[in-house]
Amino acid sequence: MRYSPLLLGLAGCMSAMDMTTDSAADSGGDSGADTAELAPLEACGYTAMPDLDPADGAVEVNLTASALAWDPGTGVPLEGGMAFNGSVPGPVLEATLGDRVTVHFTNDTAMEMSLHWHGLRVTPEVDGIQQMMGDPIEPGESFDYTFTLQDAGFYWFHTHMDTATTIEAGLYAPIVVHAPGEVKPDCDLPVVLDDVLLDEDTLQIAPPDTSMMQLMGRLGTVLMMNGRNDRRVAWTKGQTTLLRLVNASNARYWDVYLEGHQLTVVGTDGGFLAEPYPVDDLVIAPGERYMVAVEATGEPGQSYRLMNKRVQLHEEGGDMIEVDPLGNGENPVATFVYGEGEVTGTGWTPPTPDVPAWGAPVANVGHHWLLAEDMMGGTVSIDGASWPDVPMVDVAQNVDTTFEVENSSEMHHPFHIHGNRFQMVEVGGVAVPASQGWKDTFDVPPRTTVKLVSALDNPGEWMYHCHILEHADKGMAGLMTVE
Ligand SMILES: [Cu+2]
Repeated sequence: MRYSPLLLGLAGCMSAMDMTTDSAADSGGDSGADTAELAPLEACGYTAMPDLDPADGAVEVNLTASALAWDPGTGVPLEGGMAFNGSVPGPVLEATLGDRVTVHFTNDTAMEMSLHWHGLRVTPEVDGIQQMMGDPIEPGESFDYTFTLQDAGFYWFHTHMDTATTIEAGLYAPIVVHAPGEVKPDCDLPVVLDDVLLDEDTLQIAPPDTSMMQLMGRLGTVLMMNGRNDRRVAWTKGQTTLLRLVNASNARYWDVYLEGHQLTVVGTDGGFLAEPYPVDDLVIAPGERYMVAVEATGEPGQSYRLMNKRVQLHEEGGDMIEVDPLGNGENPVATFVYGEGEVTGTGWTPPTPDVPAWGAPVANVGHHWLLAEDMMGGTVSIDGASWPDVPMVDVAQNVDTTFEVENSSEMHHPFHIHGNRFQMVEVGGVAVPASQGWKDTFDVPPRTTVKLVSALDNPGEWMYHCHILEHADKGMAGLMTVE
């Protein structure tokens, strides 16, 4: 397989054509795309799945996974593509804290499936880990997922079998859970970040992964916001936008910034933060979420690009694969286009959550996970084994507990724990400076130990795994019993 630096160059050119800011000059776009048409200008916002239950406190939706040849923005529909309800990402599952949610799911694909409600504290029966427990939803079958929402904020759902294939194909969607009485920003925009690896010649999804790719993680050549590499979103000066960012990539760590704009992190995996903080750019590991407030301080008539910077997957100097499809370290992903005029925005500020802050490890250590990678043997492991041989972890419910995740390898691993939520208190021996709120997915840097604290309140058997999907599929996963 060959990788095409020009492929993504197309996105750069298309954005550059629309670009009137100073940075257009160094956008890296080359000639030859003058004939490319700009994507249509989209309103800022999202489409939610229709709620079939008119009652307050209940949300009922129909959801179907099926094959769909969708266009990532190259102009060539992906024959191996799949979609929820005919779109990539799938439409937003929108509800309110405390709602009883029923998802009537139909598997209209040719593959066995299960769905995982990433970050939501559901019950084990609907957590979607059939690849461990068996009894998947067969092609043509339906299954009703029912759960009550205990968490406001931003989550996502995705398939949880053959994830490296089915998520790459497009089976993911955002979940927005409002708090009762929550004040809405001028614009609320889920931003699903994903990359897809295309064959250079056919522009189709590249063939199944080689063993090397499984070890390194599958990095795409087309970087997309909400399923396309060329989206243009309409903005108005003065408004406040809440960007709800999730990294749905198989393996890529994103580092995003918005030209000419300040980002303020107002929430993470498990909801809003007590103390928002400004950032110039934001690294997002696979599976992680961040909620970011942006004031539209740009100039009417101007355009500003959402950019992604290069992030090494391996420790300093140790990159074994090229992570950057453009080769210049700066990849445009989408464009925010200001109309004329200006509005007096709501001056939105995020709701203030009640997030307990442990701040430091507690004496009771529940488990010390060891992540390892054997390049020569071609294996990834947790606690010395690969699933299904990883030993069960047993943890007491409702007891303040420290968890340690040690990464002995030279590569980053994004660690995801199902069914419960955690606070990061230490990374590599250094205290996490500000509360990151509740986390369920977090980066474990190379040769580093991350410490977390929680009093796990959701009993059951819960999966934990690396969210580099190739690693998860290769057995970098285990089960934890909370009781
Ligand atoms: Cu991993």
